[in-house]
Amino acid sequence: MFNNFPLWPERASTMAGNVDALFIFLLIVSGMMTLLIFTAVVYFAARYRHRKGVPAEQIEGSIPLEVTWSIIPLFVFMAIFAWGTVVYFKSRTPPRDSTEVYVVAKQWMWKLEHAEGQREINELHVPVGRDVKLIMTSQDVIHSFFVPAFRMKQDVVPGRYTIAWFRATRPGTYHLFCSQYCGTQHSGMIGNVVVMEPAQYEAWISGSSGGPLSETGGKVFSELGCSTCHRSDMQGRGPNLQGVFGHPVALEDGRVVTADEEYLRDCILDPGARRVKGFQPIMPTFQGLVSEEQVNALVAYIKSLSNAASAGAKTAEAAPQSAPAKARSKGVQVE
Ligand code: HEC
Ligand SMILES: [Cu+2]
Repeated sequence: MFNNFPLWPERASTMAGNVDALFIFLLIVSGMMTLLIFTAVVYFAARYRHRKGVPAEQIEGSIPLEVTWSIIPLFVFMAIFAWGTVVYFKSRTPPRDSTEVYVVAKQWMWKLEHAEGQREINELHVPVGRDVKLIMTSQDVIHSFFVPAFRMKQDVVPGRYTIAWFRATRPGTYHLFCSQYCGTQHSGMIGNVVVMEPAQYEAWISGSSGGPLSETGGKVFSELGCSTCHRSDMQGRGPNLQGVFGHPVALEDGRVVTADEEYLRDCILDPGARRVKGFQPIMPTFQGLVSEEQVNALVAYIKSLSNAASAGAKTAEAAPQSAPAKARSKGVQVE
């Protein structure tokens, strides 16, 4: 009977158990409180009801009682807070070396682009047991990427990237929904996440035709003339982009920011907002000149420059300054 009436959607990701445990705990606490209050209301109503000839008695407050019912809930709420925080940060922090998929939402479909170059619509193929990071944006209004079986939901917002991740634990096909009302066909903005065995997935992904997304990005990079200013030989008017991803960047206004996907995206679409220290503000904005897909490709390309560099250095993190980082700071001093 319980199989035909599931209280929870299937659990098919590493986060599912964490989220459910917390949710069940909240249900139990709420249930216990409801029971306690209802029982007390009924009992007291009967016990202290008005009776003829018995005068009402005034009851004064009780300090120990009030302290008890303040302190106990305090600990319960702090426990919920701490627990929730742990689950939240876990679900918000994509592990390193995740497989990457770029998501572009539009009315009313999901466009998915694997770093390996595969493109899909309303269907996402992923391997079981591997971390998958989603780098998402919208072409029009706010959508939300929701996979109940993974207990994963993240708004997809125009004009910026939002990041989500999951690790599927069971092969199968799972529902993908848009969970933000986004117009008349909103309810039709659905799809499937297909979780495959690794070997099956390898076969599927190697059937890719277009070549890796970073390669596409490399082409866009020279077509749009980015390569005339951003050169790896330090002779360009813009900074060398090798090794920029994942590293701190000193800005003209004194801030130091980490170059993540969002940063790269902003540099392309709104360079005026963050000028890199030591360079002339000559980079034009590419807002309106590039599609979301092209921005994704460019970002994937600039990231690949860093991956290649750090893969060569291997200990890029342990070393105080990796080779590309040194090269970059030299470039800055030239100015
Ligand atoms: C006219 C020369 C020029 C062109 C063309 C140009 N840029 Fe730039 N870019 C710059 C300069 C100068 C800076 C540093 C000052 C700034 O941040 O505006 C920069 C900064 C950047 C940064 C931040 C780099 C860092 O070290 O943090 C990125 C990323 C970037 N550009 C990407 C691109 C991409 C992608 C294109 C092509 C779509 C492009 N640029 C086209 C000149 C250019
Ligand atoms: Cu939508």
